[in-house]
Amino acid sequence: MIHTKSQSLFEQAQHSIPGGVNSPVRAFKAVGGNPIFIKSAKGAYLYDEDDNKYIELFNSWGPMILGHAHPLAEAAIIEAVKGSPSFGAPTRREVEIAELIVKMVPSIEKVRMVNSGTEACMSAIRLARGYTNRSKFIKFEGCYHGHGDSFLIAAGSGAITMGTPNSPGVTSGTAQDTLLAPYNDLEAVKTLVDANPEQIAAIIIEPVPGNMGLTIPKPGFLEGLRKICDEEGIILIFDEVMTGFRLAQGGAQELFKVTPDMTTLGKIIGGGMPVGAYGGKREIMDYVSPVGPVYQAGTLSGNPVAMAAGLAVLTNLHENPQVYQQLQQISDSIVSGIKATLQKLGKNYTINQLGSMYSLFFTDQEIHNFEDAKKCDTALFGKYFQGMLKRGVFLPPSQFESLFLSTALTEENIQHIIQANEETLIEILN
Ligand code: KE4
Repeated sequence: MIHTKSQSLFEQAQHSIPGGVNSPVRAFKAVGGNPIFIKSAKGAYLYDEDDNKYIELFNSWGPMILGHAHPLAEAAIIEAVKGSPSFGAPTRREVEIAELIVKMVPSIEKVRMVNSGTEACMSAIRLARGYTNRSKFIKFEGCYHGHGDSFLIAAGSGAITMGTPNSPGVTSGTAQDTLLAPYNDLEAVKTLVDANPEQIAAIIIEPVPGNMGLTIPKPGFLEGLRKICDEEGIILIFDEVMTGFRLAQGGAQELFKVTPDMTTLGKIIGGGMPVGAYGGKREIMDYVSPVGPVYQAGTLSGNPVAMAAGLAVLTNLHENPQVYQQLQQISDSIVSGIKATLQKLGKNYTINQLGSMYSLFFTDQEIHNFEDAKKCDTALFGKYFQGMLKRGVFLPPSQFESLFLSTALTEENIQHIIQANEETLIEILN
């Protein structure tokens, strides 16, 4: 594969964009080489500026659950944009998508649209603090809730990938209100709660983290958080920006039957357009301006094009629940193919899989939290990434990310992925 146009674009980009990218993880720092510049995508395929074709396994970090340029989303976007892309005034589609989200996620009685997952998580924490009149909140090491100051403490995703889980620019005043616990460690949470009586507004968690690589909640962990929050008057926030509408129609909370007080959403609800949302119990959400005192606003929040795209995708998922069985079958086929190769090669690397999300970790240790994930051989992952890329399979460019599958993957694609995986593992392990 040649990447001359991507390389020249990358050189050019660095003169006007920090690092040549608009989001750090895209820069390929964790996997070596220069980033690939994508020209277009359709279904399960990405096409780069040098006209190389890839089967893609991260789908814009989750949104493209139905594959790229899905006709329904495309038609909805084109129709909406013809009426002008933004009014800054309320529209019919915002009501329709809010009612659909309320129908699909029973714990959400009211929902507010914003423009990113970061905004959703920032707003949810502000609302929890305002509603409880408490300042502190608990997050989990390795979980990522966007780049809001108070979250960039032991953050996952690009923050781990770039080696900066604690970012400069976050003041000690901000950081002091962010309490940290290891994921899957209920005792650590209880210790924090006991040490900060009636000071903790919220616990925010990725119920199924993707941002340290896919990590699965241990039996009783999420239920234990629910119990602590009930006993202590703490607001439980599930950050389902990744898992919402992906792991099930009702997200991880449907799968694990644990009901949060608030949920943050993103990715799939925008169908590829910039959308985030936060929602939850009516009495909490009615504490948000203009009906309540907690302020939050956005020029482009709920804009007609993004709402049209999100509505098209969510409606399709709501009307075709068999999509989730289809995604499970695709995921099972790929993962069992990878496991068969690992067994053949005598390697017992860890694979965590749930629905249409999975991560192959380059360690034989089980992965239950951030400390475990940091044991991975990230250099070997980099070689794996490059080996798969040259064989026409585009993975998320970091060990500390989950893969996201789409319904556009065919049996032929699955066989190609399994073959590329086997050839790559043989190549990098010899
Ligand atoms: P955005 O602000 O990037 O839309 O959403 C932040 C966010 C919040 N919560 C969770 C669970 C998330 O996964 C994210 C963002 N996900 C990353 C991928 N791990 C975005 C990719 C990037 O930073 O470029």
